[in-house]
Amino acid sequence: MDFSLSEEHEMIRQAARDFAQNELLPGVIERDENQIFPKEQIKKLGELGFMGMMTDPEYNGSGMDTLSYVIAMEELSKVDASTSVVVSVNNSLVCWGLETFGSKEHKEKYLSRLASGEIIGAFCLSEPEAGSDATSQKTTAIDHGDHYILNGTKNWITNGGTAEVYLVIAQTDREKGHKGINALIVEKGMPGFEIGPKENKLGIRGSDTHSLNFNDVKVPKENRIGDDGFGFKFAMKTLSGGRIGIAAQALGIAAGAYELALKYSKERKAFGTEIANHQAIAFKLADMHTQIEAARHLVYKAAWDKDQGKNYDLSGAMAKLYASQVAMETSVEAVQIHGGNGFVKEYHVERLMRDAKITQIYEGTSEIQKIVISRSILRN
Ligand code: COS
Repeated sequence: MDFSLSEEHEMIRQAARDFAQNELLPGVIERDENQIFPKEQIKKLGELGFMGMMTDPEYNGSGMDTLSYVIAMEELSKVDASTSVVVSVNNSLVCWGLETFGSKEHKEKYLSRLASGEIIGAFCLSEPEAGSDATSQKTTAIDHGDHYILNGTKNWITNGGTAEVYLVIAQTDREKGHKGINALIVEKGMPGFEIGPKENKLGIRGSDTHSLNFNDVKVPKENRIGDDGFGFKFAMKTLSGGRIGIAAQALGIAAGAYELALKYSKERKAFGTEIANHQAIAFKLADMHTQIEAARHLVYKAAWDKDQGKNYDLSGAMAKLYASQVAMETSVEAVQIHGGNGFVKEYHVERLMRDAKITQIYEGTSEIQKIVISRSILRN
């Protein structure tokens, strides 16, 4: 067993850390407050190879492993989770999904542009009445020979307004249940495809979340991913990897909040000494540090499983469940350690606390992760 990271992994960590400090930190409060999408930052991340990290260089990707991706996600998320969710969706849901299950034409036409960051993508599964209960898709894709006619509404779609390419899950044959679901590639601008208003969110406010409406959208059959009826499996397999990315985001939020709290506690004085010298604070830091290290091990192990070609449904679900819980608890404690300052935007921890909450909800709530975990352990 070897817990050390390679020189290459350390270099990726340093590059992502530098980017976060130099490019994400300036303006992060303003983007959060005014819900400004990090357009310039995403463009630069694309130029540096962060938008298609695991994609084959043949399709403009960086050809890196999943561990590299989670290390980058961790570092970016320490500073700006609104930007890191854009990176996560594009990398592990859109690029990975297309590279693994798309046709050669899909890869040439869409993946090359997505992996380079020239355009970004969105993954559209959730609906007003189908978030956790993902097999209950109301959006329909009716087969008309050489094309599908798409109708319905998708909700809470990350990159909803900024994406150019949307992977849309829809029901083709209701009688076949989840085996009658398809995944279609929809392009922005297709007639009948409308982007709804932007959501005004508690956290990750710089990211761009919308509902989407499809009114008789004609989607060519060649835009279907995989065989007829593969759409639900496509969504599940892709989300399994996506969850590792969100687990890494949660880890980064936790670590970012902890680092700020540690620094603050060595500077701020009360009762004649730095507050870190009070056991009430020191013990909080000890708990945070321990929980973050445990979360890191789970996240890296899930990434390692994926890189080794092992099944990562269970390890990814455990990583997301635990890391998101640690993100929430740690960021609340970081605010507490900051006292009154913790409630003020300039100190960053209140934003991290608000951003942490979504990691327990999107790409499968904590309750869904417990379904995945319990089914897995009971099956074996
Ligand atoms: N990989 C491949 N196939 C999977 C899978 C996975 N990780 N998870 C489930 N499947 C398959 C099952 O094998 C089953 O196929 P078969 O009938 O051929 O065996 C099919 O999918 C349906 O699975 P199941 O019967 O377990 O479906 P349930 O309705 O009980 O729901 C959960 C399964 C709850 C795990 C699923 O609906 C889920 O993950 N929901 C959350 C979705 C989500 O993350 N939403 C957030 C939106 S994205 S921001």
